[in-house]
Amino acid sequence: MFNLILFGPPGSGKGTQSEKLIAKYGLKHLSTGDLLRSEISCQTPLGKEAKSIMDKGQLVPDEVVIGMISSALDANPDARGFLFDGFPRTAAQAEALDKLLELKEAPIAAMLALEVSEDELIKRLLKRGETSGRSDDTNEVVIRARITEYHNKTAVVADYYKKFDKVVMVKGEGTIDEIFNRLCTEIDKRA
Ligand code: B4P
Repeated sequence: MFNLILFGPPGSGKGTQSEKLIAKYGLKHLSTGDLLRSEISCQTPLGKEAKSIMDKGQLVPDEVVIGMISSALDANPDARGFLFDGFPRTAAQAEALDKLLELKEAPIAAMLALEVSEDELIKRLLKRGETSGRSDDTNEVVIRARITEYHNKTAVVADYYKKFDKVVMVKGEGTIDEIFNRLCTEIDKRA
């Protein structure tokens, strides 16, 4: 099993690049953002709770997203590997993921970390907000709150994987195809 984490601040291209990477490498895409948005559109109790948190630009509680990922792993026993997108986002989530993967004897091969300037992140997210219908993309105050959450709680996740020498920094600016090629070069070294 070949497992990767695609990491980076909100708007860094995780969702965009994930689509291309799963097609090329045959991995199962696990995006906690997509899983949460699906709960919201089905108006489940979890979705209702998550929406109010996401609309403020904050992170949903660890136990909620860890539970979602654990169920998704169990639901895909035959996957060749997983591409984790937007997860883990806190140190507690990273530790929980390691434990879940230990049980499957399938560790993380690498964390690919997209680097993008803050001005570019805000520009991209406001542009997506014009068409996506995502309430967390339309308000610059909320976008800045998401970036602050990233610096306060999520950036440390890279330090966690650095201890195991698994972090690969990738320039996340340029065309979508240029960034995709950079990611593939790094993945092919490790596959
Ligand atoms: P996510 O759904 O993970 O989304 P994201 O961080 O907003 O963006 P992503 O990085 O995937 O977007 P992309 O750049 O592809 O999170 C949303 C919310 O869910 C969080 O704020 C949080 O509340 C909650 N949540 C999710 N996971 C959680 C967890 N594990 N724990 C707790 N809470 C969690 O796209 C951005 C835009 O940029 C797109 O319009 C795209 O077209 C554009 N773009 C991409 N690449 C580009 C390029 N090279 N050039 C120009 N534009 C580009």
